[in-house]
Amino acid sequence: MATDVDAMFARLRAGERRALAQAISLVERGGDAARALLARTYLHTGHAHVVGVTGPPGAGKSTLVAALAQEWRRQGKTVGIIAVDPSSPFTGGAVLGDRIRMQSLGGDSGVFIRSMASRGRLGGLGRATADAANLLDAAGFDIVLIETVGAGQGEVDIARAAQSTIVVEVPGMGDDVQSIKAGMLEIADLFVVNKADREGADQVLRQLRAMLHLAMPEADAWEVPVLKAVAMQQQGSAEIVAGLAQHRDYLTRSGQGRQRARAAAERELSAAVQELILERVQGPQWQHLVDAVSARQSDPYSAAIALLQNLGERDTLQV
Ligand SMILES: Nc1nc2c(ncn2[C@@H]2O[C@H](COP(=O)(O)OP(=O)(O)O)[C@@H](O)[C@H]2O)c(=O)[nH]1
Ligand SMILES: [Mg+2]
Repeated sequence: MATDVDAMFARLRAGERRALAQAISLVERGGDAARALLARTYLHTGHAHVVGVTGPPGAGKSTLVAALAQEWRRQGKTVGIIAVDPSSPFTGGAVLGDRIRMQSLGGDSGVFIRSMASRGRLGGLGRATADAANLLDAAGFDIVLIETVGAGQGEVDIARAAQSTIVVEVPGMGDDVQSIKAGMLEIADLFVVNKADREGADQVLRQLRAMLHLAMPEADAWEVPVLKAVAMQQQGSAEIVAGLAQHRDYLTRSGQGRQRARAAAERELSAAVQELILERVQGPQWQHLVDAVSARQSDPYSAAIALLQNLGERDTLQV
């Protein structure tokens, strides 16, 4: 296994796309080989600007991702894209892929697109996405874009893995932006009002700015830009790309970047501990204890202690 992983790592670092695709499939499945590969790649990460794009379904996130990718390509930057679509894994990715091919990025070796879906890996889609982002980073992409549907906690977690998060809103979804979840306001480093070719865009823009003003950040905090776009016509992409570059500068200058990286590292470490422990305790006794807890013959804490007491030195751990 070690030699397989070494070979895959070498091909990944050499920018081989097939290796990258295989590596992402591997981390989607999880397990020992995936961990060995991630352990090899992790020290080569931290160079890419990881950008999350989230918002309601149909807001034009995929279209925007394609438009932004084109803008970055014009600037000579390479872009790795992960489209997370828990509901329809393949269509989601295909739609994005088609859109990008349509805009003639398909044959461009500076762009890599991959859709991801939940395959029951421990830690779920969030873990697999963060790992895939690390692989793209280690493969040398300047920008890593993660598209997620802003629907639940899982998606918010995915956004947290990014350095900069774009929240996409559109006019005409309900009569105003009151429907924006408080969580979205919290995670947005940049708001984009897409479909600005439609009526009501300016109203959404004003409402968002008012909401952000009410949140009243401290003096030296990042002022969240609210930008308009017509992603379908490539309008607004240059300003969004510029806004993201400014946000990255701000993260470095203010020390916020280091704080976020530390918080991310703590989440990754904590997830790794959970994953390793869970994998080791989910043997035959696990089902038995789940039944016992469910029948109120035991409680979760006593059952957990019983499981953990079985974890001993006989479990040699290694990546
Ligand atoms: N009018 C208009 N439609 C757009 C714009 N951007 C995307 N769309 C359309 O909105 C629909 C959903 O786009 P998509 O990118 O798949 O949205 P996603 O679900 O957020 O990824 C598609 O039919 C797009 O062509 C825009 O700027 N203006
Ligand atoms: Mg999409």
